[in-house]
Amino acid sequence: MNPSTTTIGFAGATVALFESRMGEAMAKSIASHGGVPLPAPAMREVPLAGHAPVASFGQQLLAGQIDVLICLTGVGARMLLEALTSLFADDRCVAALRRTTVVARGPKPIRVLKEYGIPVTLSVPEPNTWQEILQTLDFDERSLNLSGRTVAIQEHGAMPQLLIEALQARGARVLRVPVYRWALPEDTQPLERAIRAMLDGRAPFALFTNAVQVRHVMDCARGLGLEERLREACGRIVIGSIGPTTSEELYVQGLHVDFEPAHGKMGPLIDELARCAAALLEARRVLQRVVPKTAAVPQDRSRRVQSPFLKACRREAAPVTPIWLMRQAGRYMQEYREIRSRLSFLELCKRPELVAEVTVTAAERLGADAAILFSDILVIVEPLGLGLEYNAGEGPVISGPVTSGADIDQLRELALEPLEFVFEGIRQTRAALRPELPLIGFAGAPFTLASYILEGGSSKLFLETKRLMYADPGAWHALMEKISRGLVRFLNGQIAAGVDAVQLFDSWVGCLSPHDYREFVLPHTQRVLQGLNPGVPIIHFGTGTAAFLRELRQAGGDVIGVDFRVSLQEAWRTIGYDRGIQGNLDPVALYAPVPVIRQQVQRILDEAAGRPGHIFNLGHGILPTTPVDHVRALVDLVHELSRR
Ligand code: 1CP
Repeated sequence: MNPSTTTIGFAGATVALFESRMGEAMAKSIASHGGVPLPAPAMREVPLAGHAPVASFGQQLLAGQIDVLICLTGVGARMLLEALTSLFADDRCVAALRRTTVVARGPKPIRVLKEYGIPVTLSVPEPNTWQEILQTLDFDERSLNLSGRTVAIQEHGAMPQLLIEALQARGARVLRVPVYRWALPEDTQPLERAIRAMLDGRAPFALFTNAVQVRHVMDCARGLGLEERLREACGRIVIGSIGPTTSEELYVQGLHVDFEPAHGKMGPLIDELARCAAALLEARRVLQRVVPKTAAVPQDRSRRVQSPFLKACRREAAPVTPIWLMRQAGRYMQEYREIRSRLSFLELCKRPELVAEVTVTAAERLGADAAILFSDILVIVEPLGLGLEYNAGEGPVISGPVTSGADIDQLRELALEPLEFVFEGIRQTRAALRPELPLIGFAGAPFTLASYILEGGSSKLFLETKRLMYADPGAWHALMEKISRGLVRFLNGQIAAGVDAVQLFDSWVGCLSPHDYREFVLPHTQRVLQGLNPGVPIIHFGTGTAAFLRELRQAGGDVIGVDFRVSLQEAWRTIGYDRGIQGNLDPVALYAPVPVIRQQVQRILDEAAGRPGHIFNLGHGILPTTPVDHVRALVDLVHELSRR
């Protein structure tokens, strides 16, 4: 064994492992990376007694009543085909399937279907979640119209409830064909041992390779009366997840995710995690120290996963197009002005109980589909070692000054301790918000923050920013790297504290050419977004970005936020329909009479064409003198005109 892998990798730490079928191979791989595997198989397959659902599926198939079959797993597809051939005594069903539209969720079911000579009409790309299934169905050029058609799903134990709902929303009749289900293993002792090792800190790493394992571990802990203690202990544990479906379940169960491999395979999960294991463990320790233990109200996350906002973030059909507004808490609102008359803006940001009040009041008064934490992108400036003031009329004033490479070296690494007020604000806001309402956390993007630091405040020309960028690229990249490292910690802290989504504001990046964006900004923003704990949707927003929307997408984000200078239709086509889009009413349109606002809303909804994944917003923040009634009317109009 290479000695360096033992010291870098897991460095002798115990890794709880819940995989069953491939458990042994994974344990070996963990050991080869210097870890001590603690295998705790969390499930076993139990074929469903009798084959009633398969028989019924077979009869409907032979009667020509099945339009589409979706195969979710290789093992399940094989069981289904074996059951069909034995129940119907010949290969009539296989012949019928050769004439049916068959969708396979990845290479394993494809292999099985090939063996039976069944052509796969559509194959679903990685990471093979149910979102990709929908995407494949929605945007296949043959444009399968699901309305009124019967779609059978070969189920794989964990109910793909979200997929079923989304298919029904498209007018399909869904026929569930379960072939096996998962049960707890007969011997649950290894599982109990692993749970106890996680509780008392002996296992600082845990790996989940499917969603059912997550449920079973929590079920087992519940049986032992240890569910809440396990949730709390998990705050100290680095959790690795095989992919988005497993991560979603971890979040729903009130746990977090520190790591997902680029490709949802077991080998890369261990190899890639081993490479950054020490750094992830350290990050978890810092979060644990700074983000209060009670930070999240985790059990409640399940109440929000089906909210229109989070559905749109996942590009799922929602009953209405969700809407929230940038700067929805602010001066245009009477309640805000009253609170602000008593204390300065920065004082307000640092008072968690008032942060919660302002955040909740704004979202509730507007009837918005998400709340955004009341704070500011510039709160990270003081912890970097610079001065910050907000002067009436002039906006923010940052004192440093930062002009040279030497000044940049002097800037501190962003620590989380001085930002505890943000995390505490999240905790108190979460506790005060309706459990169904998602909370958005945010930060400025590296470019926009660098511009404030270099200009000392707002700017029109970004002269100092561009001067450094062109004249001293080394110093520029050093500044961007320092900011980016801090942003990863800051946003992961917000995620740990309980936000449901994060938005990165690159408000002023539109002052750059596409070339300069690629060279001076993209790699940094990309590193920030890649460093965020998976599972929580990311909205990446910029203004003036029409000329480099592809690059913005490349930098990352599940949803791309666009301003009003580009048509939503064209923006979405450029960005690609495998991302959500947010936008894009001109904030000044809110000064117009309500009938005009109505026309503008209708136009934007028409441009989105009812595609799942549109989040309505302004193209930039609400202006301070906007009539509050018009903002409320806007929210109602979006709901009324988009109701499906
Ligand atoms: O009461 C006051 O006088 C302060 C006004 C104010 C408010 C209400 C500032 C000062 N910031 C905020 C809140 C704020 N800022 C939020 C709260 C959540 C919400 O949206 O309701 C958010 C998300 C921000 C983000 C922010 N701050 C951005 C990005 C969004 C954008 O508008 O592009 C930027 C650029 C800032 C910097 C900032 N903060 C405040 C001012 C006056 C400025 C400068 C803006 C400029 O340079 O033009």
